[in-house]
Amino acid sequence: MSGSEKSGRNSATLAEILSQPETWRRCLSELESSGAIGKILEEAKSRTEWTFIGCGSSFYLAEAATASWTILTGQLARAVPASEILLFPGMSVHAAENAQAVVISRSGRTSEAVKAAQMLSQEHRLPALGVTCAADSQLEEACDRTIRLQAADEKSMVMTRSFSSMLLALQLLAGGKSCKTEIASSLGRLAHHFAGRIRALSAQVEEFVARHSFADYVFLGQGPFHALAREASLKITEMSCSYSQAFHTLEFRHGPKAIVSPATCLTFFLSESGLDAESEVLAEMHDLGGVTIAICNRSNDVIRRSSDFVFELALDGAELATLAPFIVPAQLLGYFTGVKKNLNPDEPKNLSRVVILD
Ligand code: F1P
Repeated sequence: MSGSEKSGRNSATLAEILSQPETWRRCLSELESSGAIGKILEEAKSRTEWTFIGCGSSFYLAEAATASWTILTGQLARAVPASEILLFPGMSVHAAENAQAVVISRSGRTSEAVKAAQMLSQEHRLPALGVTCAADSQLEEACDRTIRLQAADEKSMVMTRSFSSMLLALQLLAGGKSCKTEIASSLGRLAHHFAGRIRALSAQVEEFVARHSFADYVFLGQGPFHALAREASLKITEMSCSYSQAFHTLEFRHGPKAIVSPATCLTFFLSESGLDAESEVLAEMHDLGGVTIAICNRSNDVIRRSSDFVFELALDGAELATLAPFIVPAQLLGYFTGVKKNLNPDEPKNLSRVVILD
């Protein structure tokens, strides 16, 4: 591998991670000009129970969308892996009059996701909305209507800008459903706010990874940030073949903290709603010798004192708008850890870009 390949300078995955602010701007403007959100909300006016479905990163995206949906609309929503729809329909399919299914798949070709969409619309007569980054996909054929974000599609095997961009689209939809405008305006300002900072952040994460080696990675988040912890855990596993776990922050005290040592990297996705309680766990794990990363919107003395790395977004606006940018430092952590371990994050071990089953 050449020097620039070794340091991953011409990697598609790194380029796509760094392209996120511009990709968000393009996706939001395409959604606005197409009027897709308005049309979907018009059709789905009477539907008040939403089920978000996906596989892998698209399932963790479904979890983040579900949390955003419930917080913004106050309506019941659930996240279900597509495999559960297929294998345990009695437990996971909710075919009520007011029910709506949302099937998320970057490729639009993942067998479980396509089969779930077909089953929900054909056998259970459920309206299915597809969310994808691919053109003319099997998922789009199986769904009544589809949000297609082609600007967010990527060469990378692992999902990075597709994850964050499809999340923005679903948060915009939830904002429209709840008639709450703050989320839309906050999302609109995000790209500009973050564009000037992402390269400096990338250099800081690369430098952090160069200074540390870990045996265990732990990602912690409460509320909507727990879905980010799950996705971040997957990112470091996919791109660096490292052992990683995700927990609700305060749950980490109830046993899992037994693993904490100087060889443990603990990343905290700190919410504004639970900042004090979550920062107490941060301080505790730092005192136990763990190496800590704090990802937050507004930092404070406790956070700075108890963290080996702090990413402070400082975005004015809706807390939910911080979800998409918060995943970026974790994507970079996974990427640079993979490069440091002489792996190629563009070609993760054992993985295929799409899981096709017979
Ligand atoms: C889902 C997915 C990805 C994972 C890998 C395999 O794909 O599980 O999350 O990183 O690429 O496929 P999709 O259904 O969203 O295309």
